[in-house]
Amino acid sequence: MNEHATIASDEATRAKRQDFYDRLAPHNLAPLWEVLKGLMPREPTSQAVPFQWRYEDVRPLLMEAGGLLTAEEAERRVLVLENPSFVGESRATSTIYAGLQLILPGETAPAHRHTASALRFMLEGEGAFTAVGGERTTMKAGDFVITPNWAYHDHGNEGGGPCVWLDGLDLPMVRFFEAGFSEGYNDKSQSLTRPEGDALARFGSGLLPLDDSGRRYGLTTPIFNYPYERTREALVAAAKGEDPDPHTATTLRYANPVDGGWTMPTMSAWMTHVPKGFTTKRMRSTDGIVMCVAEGRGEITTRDKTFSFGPRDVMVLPAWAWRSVKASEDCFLFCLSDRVAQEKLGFFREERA
Ligand code: 1HN
Repeated sequence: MNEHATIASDEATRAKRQDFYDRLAPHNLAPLWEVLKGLMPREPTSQAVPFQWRYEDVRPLLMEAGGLLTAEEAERRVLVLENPSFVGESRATSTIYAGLQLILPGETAPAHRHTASALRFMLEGEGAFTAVGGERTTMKAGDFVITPNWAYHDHGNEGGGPCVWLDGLDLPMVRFFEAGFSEGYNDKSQSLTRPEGDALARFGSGLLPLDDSGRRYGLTTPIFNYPYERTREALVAAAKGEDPDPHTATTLRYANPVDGGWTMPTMSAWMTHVPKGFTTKRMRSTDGIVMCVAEGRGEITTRDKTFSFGPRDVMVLPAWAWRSVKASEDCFLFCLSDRVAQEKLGFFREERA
């Protein structure tokens, strides 16, 4: 066979196959062999891109939203942190929703509940509270606050200034499974049945109630506020006892005291302390991460980007992209990801350089 014949026969084959594909289409059938490589990649390439929202850029816009509508009108007055790859999809990473929520003095964000689990990382202001399970907790800067799935929750601000926090929800996961429900409460705020601090006293003091399984919220931790004061103190003390790990510096994960697992069924959260002058070695993992700076300044490098960060900035570190943090001051970095879900499903992997 000469060269032309080969090409001709290749073209003929291609045309014959295409004709076959065209006849498959009306039956809603498709040839796997044309898409197999994409379905079975050698390794993940996240569609999410690295991104940073500087707090100093976002804050004025958030305050402007505060003048445009009330928290009650909005139900939740939030600026959604949209990954540039997912405009209009309310996704920060492929699986995590993130937003910055503003509540002004005297306002109420009315009670509702939904299938999605939510977490808050408090950024600014004093006097904001959230209520869950008939108990209120006052949220201070750096506090990690949890709203279990299907638990009624409402927020308020009894302080004198604006309060802002980062919201993280597993909404894209719930949407993927098409399992989302929600409903309102019969009142603006839920009725309170326990004094503030009750959950933390019962479950967050290295003690557990003799006669309470702690499974009030199913798979979610019964503690709904992990105060920054305690987290920070633990990290500082832990850093005194051991040199920082080359890759993770000093990292402690937020844990469910009932079983020692992560705090929520779908989202993992942890805090990393990187001491001034330290640079972490490169690592990567299959979970896309939303990172929020509690304290400190430095640089984070991931994929093709280096972001210099300061307090309250939020960054997205895409899945399976190498990452490294350089601390120019003592840093305390809050992180959340879908790691717990991936671990349970058997997907999670990490690699350390
Ligand atoms: C929600 O319930 C809150 O309770 C915040 O503060 C953001 C985004 C989508 C759906 C529900 C909150 C939300 C949300």
